[in-house]
Amino acid sequence: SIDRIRHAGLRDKVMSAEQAAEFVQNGMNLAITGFTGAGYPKALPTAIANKAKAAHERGEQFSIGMVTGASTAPECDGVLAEANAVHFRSPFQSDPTLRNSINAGRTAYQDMHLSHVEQQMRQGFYGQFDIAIIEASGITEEGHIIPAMGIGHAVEAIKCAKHVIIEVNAAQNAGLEGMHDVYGEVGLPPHRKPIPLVGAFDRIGTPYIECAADKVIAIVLTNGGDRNSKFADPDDVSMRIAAQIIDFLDHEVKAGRLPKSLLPLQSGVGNVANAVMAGLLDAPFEDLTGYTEVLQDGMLDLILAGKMKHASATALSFSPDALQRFNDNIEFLRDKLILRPMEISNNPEIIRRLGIIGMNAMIEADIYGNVNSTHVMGTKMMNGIGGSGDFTRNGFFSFYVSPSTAKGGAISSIVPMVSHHDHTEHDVMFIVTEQGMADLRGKSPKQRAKLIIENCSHPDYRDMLRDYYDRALAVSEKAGGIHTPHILLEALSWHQRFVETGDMRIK
Ligand code: 0RQ
Repeated sequence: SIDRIRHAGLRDKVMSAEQAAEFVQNGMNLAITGFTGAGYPKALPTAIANKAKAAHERGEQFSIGMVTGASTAPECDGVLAEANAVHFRSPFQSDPTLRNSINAGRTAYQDMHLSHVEQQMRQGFYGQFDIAIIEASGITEEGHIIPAMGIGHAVEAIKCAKHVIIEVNAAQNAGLEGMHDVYGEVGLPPHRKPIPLVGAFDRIGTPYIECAADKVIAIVLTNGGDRNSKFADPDDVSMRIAAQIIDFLDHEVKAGRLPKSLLPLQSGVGNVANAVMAGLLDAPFEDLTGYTEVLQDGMLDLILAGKMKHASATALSFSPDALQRFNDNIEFLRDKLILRPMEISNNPEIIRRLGIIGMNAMIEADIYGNVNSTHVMGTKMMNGIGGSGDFTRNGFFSFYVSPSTAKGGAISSIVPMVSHHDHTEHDVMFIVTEQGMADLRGKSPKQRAKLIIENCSHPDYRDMLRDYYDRALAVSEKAGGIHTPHILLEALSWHQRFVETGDMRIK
């Protein structure tokens, strides 16, 4: 409602989504907020999509370039892709319709580390942004923007766009005010200074985003929920993965190498990542802390249960039930949650300083510990790298988790060579499947291969992997280099077999 706009002058800018969409022209470059199904505009994308459809019916071109924080939702990425209105998209998505548009070649997609986004916007790498579209939970007396459930790249979007359109969403809890910590001083080299954050829960900025009132060309009032996808209940496979990580961390605590409160935890997207957090509920740790990009149900429940002291994220991505628990307990949570720009949540300097324990899911790993997070069979985009690389390279521990098979056993998640390469053997420290865990630290490629094959692969594929490795060793010896044994023409044959027969196993 209009009460959420406390700045009198800005109330005059309120209009319908259709009126606001009139500012968006064919070919424009838009910075649109949204991060893992939170904080994205709810009304304007549909109005823009309708405008695109009408233009296409008239035989005219209409499409936009679109840089977000991360993934949005069907009523943002989905409707725009469905209207064939997105010619460029970055840096992360997970919407089925947009994914199809990318894989069909209709949308050019740049999949990139989230920590790089704001500095590349600032540098002008994407050209001028015409309009920033921002979701807010309110506007202060001074005209400052109170973000909603996520910040992502909003600070930079407002700074670098010519004009700003704000969606003020009354369905977002007004109690979000004060939970954000906006630090926008990262700047560009050679004038950068250390980011003054030394504890995961330090506040270093303001609780709102500054925005010059004359930049705002429209405000749209909305009243709709975030994506709020449900998580699958943790199944046997994810619980076995979670149990091994927890056992390992417990072992490190007992050996005196980690404090009982561990180190700040980062948890990736998806069901398995959420299950690991759920597993920590009954684990023998206390006063846990979180420093993550997306905070899902699992971490919220750790805080509500008193297991986790506090957590920092750039977005809150809850199932409908968890959203209810969040709203019911917002006063309790007020001094236990901080939302930051993604340039801070994913910042390599801070991840390294704090010593984050990173846990991310993967599509596949190879026997040497290289990880593919993004591509199915080497060519088909799933979601994107998101922040997984930021945490993998810079974290204190980096775990990669996956069931050992996919598609009912027809695909092995452990393969001779990854079909696309996101995280290198130099960064990945632990691989965990329901079969077991491989601690790759301090190991050579050949030592890693033994561990990954014996501990992590599914029994259906273990002999095939042993056979590949043994033959690769012989072949590479002849070729004069056995540091990382491979049979180059066979290394990707498992993927090729799946493409041709629908199964990686030899029939
Ligand atoms: O597809 O549902 O059609 O069967 O991938 O797989 O096992 O449900 O796992 O939901 O945890 O997602 C890597 C995609 C895993 C995700 C990925 C198929 C599988 C299924 C999902 P179906 P699961 P999850 C922080 C960090 C990159 C971004 C990231 C991801 C679907 O975790 O996008 O980490 N990560 N960000 O069948 C073919 C294989 C497969 C496979 C799984 N080997 N081959 N298909 N699948 N393994 C957040 C942000 O950055 C914003």
